[in-house]
Amino acid sequence: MEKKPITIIGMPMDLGQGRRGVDMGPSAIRYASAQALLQKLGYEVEDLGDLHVPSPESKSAGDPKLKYLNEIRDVCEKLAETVSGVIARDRFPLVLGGDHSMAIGTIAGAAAQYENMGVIWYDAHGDLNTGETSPSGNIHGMSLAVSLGIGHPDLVNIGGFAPKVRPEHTVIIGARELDPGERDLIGQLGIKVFTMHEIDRLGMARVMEEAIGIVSNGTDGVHLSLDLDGLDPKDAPGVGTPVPGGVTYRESHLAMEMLAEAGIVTSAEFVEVNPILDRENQTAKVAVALMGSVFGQKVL
Ligand code: HAR
Ligand code: MN
Ligand code: MN
Ligand code: MN
Repeated sequence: MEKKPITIIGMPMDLGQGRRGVDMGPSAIRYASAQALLQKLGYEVEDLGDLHVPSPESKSAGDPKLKYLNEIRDVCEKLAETVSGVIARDRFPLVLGGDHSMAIGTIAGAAAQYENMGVIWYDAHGDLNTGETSPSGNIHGMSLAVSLGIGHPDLVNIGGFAPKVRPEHTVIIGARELDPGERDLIGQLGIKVFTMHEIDRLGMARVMEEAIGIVSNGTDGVHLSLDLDGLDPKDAPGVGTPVPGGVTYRESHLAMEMLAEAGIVTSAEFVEVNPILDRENQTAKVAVALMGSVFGQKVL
């Protein structure tokens, strides 16, 4: 596989959810030696540092159905420009988070460069709420819907075009907690969801074969959006919204290895790492280990 040079972008985003600490995710992932590992695997790596995200204490949340809408829109616009610019320079954007609302920006930036992009949403949640269906008003629970063109126009139109991705090019892997409005939307749009039931029943190898088939069919790029809460809280405890019964460390490695073998991933983000809720940086270390597998690390 071609070793495209990698550009790391830190997104200390914590406006999309209610628990402080996830803004420190990018530092924790860097501290777990992400750059050194990628260099060891033979990649040229640059790190652009963190984009500026205002702290929630300095702002008012505004509409309780869409908390910090204006701030999230502004930082996601900036992230989209940055990601798009990185791809235009023929580099691979690797974005470190930060809460999952940042995916609105990452995906907008990548979709500006790829005509028909596939998305792998690795997550305990669907992130398919809107301001109307969300039980929390937290925008990190809306970012996939927004990328599909559904939600508040200020978010949907980031980057000046919508939608960013199509439901037939989207798969969710690891889901085990969906709100009623999210279930409705999945049915309406026909998004393929591999819940924990399918992972248990078919095994991760078969799930990934099918998922890779879907996201690479008729697409020219694939974005991996990996929410660490997709993993079981035993393996990734440092997340704001842990849900028991998740994907294991081993299954997750297999999934990432199969993506590397398929050679389809053109951008990635690792999100929801919250060092304050973590134990000795375990979750950031898991994120970096999985990054290694996505970028082709093998035992032998
Ligand atoms: N579905 C819930 C909501 O919309 C919880 C969202 C959860 N958190 C995430 N996203 N980490 O994957 O508020
Ligand atoms: Mn998520
Ligand atoms: Mn496009
Ligand atoms: Mn999640």
